[in-house]
Amino acid sequence: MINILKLIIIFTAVIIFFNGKKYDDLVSSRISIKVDVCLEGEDCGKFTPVTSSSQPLAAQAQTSTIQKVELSQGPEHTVKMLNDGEGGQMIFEPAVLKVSVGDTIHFKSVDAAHNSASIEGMIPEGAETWAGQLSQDISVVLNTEGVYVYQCDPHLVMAMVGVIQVGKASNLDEIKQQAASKKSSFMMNSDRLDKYLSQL
Ligand SMILES: [Cu+2]
Repeated sequence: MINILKLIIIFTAVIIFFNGKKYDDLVSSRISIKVDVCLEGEDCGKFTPVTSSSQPLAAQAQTSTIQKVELSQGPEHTVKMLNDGEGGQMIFEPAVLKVSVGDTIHFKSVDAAHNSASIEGMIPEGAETWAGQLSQDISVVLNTEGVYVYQCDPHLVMAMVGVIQVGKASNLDEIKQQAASKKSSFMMNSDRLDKYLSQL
């Protein structure tokens, strides 16, 4: 009888120990990476599987932080081609632009081995395409209204893409449809294009 009691005590102690370890690991991983997911009112330090009730809160927090892009003033705008930018690695900066019909965009090869090329099927109907060489500055005049999506050819797998809205975003629905299949080319940063388009 006493032996059974001992066994139960040891068994319980082991369970408490391992649960505690799991708890510590979870807390530290949350603290180091996903601080923003821990919302006020939620139990942040306890191991709870993601439930349907906590998802709308997280989604809400995400949509509320999306900043809509404002119209850039002036007829000329510069987009830098960078290895490292505020928004991540291998990136156009600014990656999302809103300009007026007839404006000029200067793509600057700040870092080497990037280019800017319009993506087939992701520019307004009848708009002129462009394709810069690697490490080359290129300027384009955007005379057709709508949304343009362009890419850096060697870094497409890292989602090095950019979005320019010229005048009204009249073709945004088509662009979003195309984006769904374009995303299959991304091996990294797969949510970038969606994020950019949501800023329009
Ligand atoms: Cu690039």
